[in-house]
Amino acid sequence: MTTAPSAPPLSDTSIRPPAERVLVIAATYQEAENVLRLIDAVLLADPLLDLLVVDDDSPDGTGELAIQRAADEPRLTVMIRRDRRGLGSAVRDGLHEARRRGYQLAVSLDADFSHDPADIPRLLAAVAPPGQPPADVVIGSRKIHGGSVVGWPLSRRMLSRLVCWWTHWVLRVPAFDSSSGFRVIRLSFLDVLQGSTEGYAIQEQMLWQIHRAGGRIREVPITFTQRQRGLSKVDWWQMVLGASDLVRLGWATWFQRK
Ligand SMILES: Nc1nc2c(ncn2[C@@H]2O[C@H](COP(=O)(O)OP(=O)(O)O)[C@@H](O)[C@H]2O)c(=O)[nH]1
Ligand SMILES: [Mg+2]
Repeated sequence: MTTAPSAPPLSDTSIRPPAERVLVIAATYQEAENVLRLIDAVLLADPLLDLLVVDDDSPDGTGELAIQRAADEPRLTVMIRRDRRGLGSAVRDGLHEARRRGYQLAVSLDADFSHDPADIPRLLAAVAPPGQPPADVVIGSRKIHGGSVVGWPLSRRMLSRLVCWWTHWVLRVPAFDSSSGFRVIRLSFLDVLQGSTEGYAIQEQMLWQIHRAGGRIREVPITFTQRQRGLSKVDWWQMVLGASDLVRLGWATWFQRK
């Protein structure tokens, strides 16, 4: 007598549509203390994931470390860009590379372990959960029930709250954590990300563009943990540039036709 194979557990990552190929994209600048551990953690999170590291020729050798690791790891590729060109364009270049190589979904995450690579399967499972319409963006969200931030100073919390409030209520984007860089993006939406910023406001701007193009956004809770190693690259100048991008988007939301 043969027994029927048992059903996979619900938490199994095979909930994800099997046809969709996924590339994880980690932008790095001066992450030598984190990059090798990050590579291992991402590749361990799900055997079907591939990883692209987009490094802006970090002086601390982050890119070389990743390249050495890629020599015996076919799931890992490294893109080195000369001169520091910013997080926004690093993510965008990574997304274009993903589509060029035939992936359908990309996952972006920070390289400093603020985003836990072990959460990636949960984000992917929310792209097409049973009985619900598929999402085009899934945000790892700190600002919905079950999400949290560990280790941020009050100033950073206030700034994040202001940006998310602005994006929700002024830019009319239906998301609570629009600043989160931990997200799944359906690459068929890449063409609507025209003219996007080089700076940190890319996260909010991408959601704004995808939402206006009819994309569906979903959020799943994550715990964001302040980096333990290396330094944050956000400085005041980046914040000023980001703020001016968000004001410009506010103007376009209310005073320009779609
Ligand atoms: N390629 C590239 N990556 C960057 C740049 N600036 C920041 N990053 C990466 O973007 C991610 C988020 O940066 P981080 O400094 O941690 O910002 P914070 O988490 O907002 O404090 C990290 O993985 C950084 O290494 C940049 O200019 N180029
Ligand atoms: Mg960080």
